[in-house]
Amino acid sequence: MRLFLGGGVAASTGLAGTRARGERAPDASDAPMQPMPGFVVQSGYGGDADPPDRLGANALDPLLIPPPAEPPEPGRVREVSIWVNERPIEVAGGRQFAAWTYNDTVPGPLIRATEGDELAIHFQNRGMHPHNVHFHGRHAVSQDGWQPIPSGESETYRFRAGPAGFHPYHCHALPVSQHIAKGLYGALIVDPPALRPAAHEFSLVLCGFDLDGDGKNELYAWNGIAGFFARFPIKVPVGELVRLYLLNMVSGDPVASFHLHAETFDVYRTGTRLEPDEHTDVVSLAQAERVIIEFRLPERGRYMFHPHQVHMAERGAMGWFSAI
Ligand SMILES: [Cu+2]
Repeated sequence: MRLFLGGGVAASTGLAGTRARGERAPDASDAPMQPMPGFVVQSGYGGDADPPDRLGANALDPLLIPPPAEPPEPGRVREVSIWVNERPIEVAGGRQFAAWTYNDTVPGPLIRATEGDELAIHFQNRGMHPHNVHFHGRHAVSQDGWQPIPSGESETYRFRAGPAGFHPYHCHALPVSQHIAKGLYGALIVDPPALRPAAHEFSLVLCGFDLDGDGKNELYAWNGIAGFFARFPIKVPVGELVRLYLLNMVSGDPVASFHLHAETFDVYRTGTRLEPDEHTDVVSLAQAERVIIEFRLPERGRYMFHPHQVHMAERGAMGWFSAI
């Protein structure tokens, strides 16, 4: 039986070894961005959506860079530990969010499996409220995860990973609206048995943070830290295939989107089919909707990305790809 804890653990390379985890060595494009003509602050947008200064360029790699894809292996069991803590997190410099977390981060750990693997999800509720973990995708109804697990108790959910695609998981304890808005969600990549072509792969989960409890989000963030990818562009080689796993888990806004500047991309909705559904430069996602997108950046330079609900971009969800 192998131990598999999802992103942030043993993974050392991107898919098929095309991109080493440590490859993103600091260089000029990792330095905080300097003001440019027409730009007021380093993010180019809002004034309070910069990441905490203590975070370096690789701080979000466990949530950004998926563990390596692995070919199918009969009988493989992936053991995943997921616990809930109720703890504040710093989602922007000096901005605390009274979060409920899976494995101490929002979003929770990035998990990867190959279609047909058995997933054994060992859940522990270390919080004060009832919680649980419910996966999207296919599984027996007995493993659906909606039943509340009381404070201090544990449960193991078992199911075969599938279908191939990109699937959210989230707490389903009542009121679900609160449990998701507090940060209890994450993502599961399920690879098709033949795996996808080698690419530089990244996972981006869009989060919204209602800091003051007024029912409206004050900050937005890809992978939990506002302004992170504005300060630290995601570096990709010119001309090589890039694959993004995109998930919207924002509460309180009816829809979000992902828009890439200066290039277009293939969209695989939910990632469940191997042929693209469309080719565009903006894709809209209601809560829990997700896509896999693929593109190549043709020349050196910075390519902006953000939700086209631009208030989200202005409050922390703007970022850059740096093609080098
Ligand atoms: Cu919960």
